[in-house]
Amino acid sequence: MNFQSSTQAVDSVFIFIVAISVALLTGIVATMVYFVVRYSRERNPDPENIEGNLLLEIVWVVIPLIIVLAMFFYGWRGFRFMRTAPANALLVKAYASMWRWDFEYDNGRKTDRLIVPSGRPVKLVITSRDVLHSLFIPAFRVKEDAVPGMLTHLWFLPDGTGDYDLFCSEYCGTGHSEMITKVQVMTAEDFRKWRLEAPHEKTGEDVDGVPALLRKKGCLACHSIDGTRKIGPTFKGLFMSRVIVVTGGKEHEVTANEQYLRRSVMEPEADIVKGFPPVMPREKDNLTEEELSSIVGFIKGLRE
Ligand SMILES: [Cu+2]
Repeated sequence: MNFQSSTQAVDSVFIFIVAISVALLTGIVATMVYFVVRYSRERNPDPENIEGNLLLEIVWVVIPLIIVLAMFFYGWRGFRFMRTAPANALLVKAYASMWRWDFEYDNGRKTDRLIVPSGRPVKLVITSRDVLHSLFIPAFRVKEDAVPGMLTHLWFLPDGTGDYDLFCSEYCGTGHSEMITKVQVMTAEDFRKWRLEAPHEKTGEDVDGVPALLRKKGCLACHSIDGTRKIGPTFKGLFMSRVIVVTGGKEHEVTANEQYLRRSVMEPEADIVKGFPPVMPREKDNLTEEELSSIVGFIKGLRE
């Protein structure tokens, strides 16, 4: 049997193993129940010593051996299929970092969700910018570790259009559960248009008045804009509020003015807001002056 997709490769082996397990479970339980009745003390008051049976022993060695070898062979074929991406696969680079995913296309376009055409194999070349992560797309049955300083890969065949979950499946710190995005499968025609649309777009589209920059830089994984407490303090009502921070082990109160906001983004380790873990990455080398101003401007606008 030849596989068409990773979904099929994984599911067929899974069903094969489950079917064998169910058959064995049923057979063993039925035999057990039969033995309990057939060899009960009432029917056999005197225990007797049963000598070995060569034929029986050969049977119970050979049959399981064939079964496990079949499982191995089937699984190995699926594995080989899934490790070898077709030559016509669309190549996309995937970067993991605490705590977001970035994707980069051959034309330089970058996105925070994986956008792919339906019906064409997609090969992801994966790496991490900091710690170990793992890229998991349950709908396509593919998962691969993201390792700093190393390139790993996987491929899958998206069929049908729609959105599918893509998330990190290797615990990577406080924001691990926020490290989730989507695979958006478009028709081949829509994908072609999307690719041509804005090859060097920097920030994507704003959604509900939230600048795309905040999504792209991963701010929203840890900071809410509606007052909800996440890994970091919320942006809502933050500007000009009184904040208790810990600086060099000492607590003190500051006003969250523009200077404070700018410093907190660029050098977050300088003042840690009381009650929050010191986990924010320094954005000093990741943000331009223009980007910083736009983020601080947005936070200012959320003043209560
Ligand atoms: Cu992760």
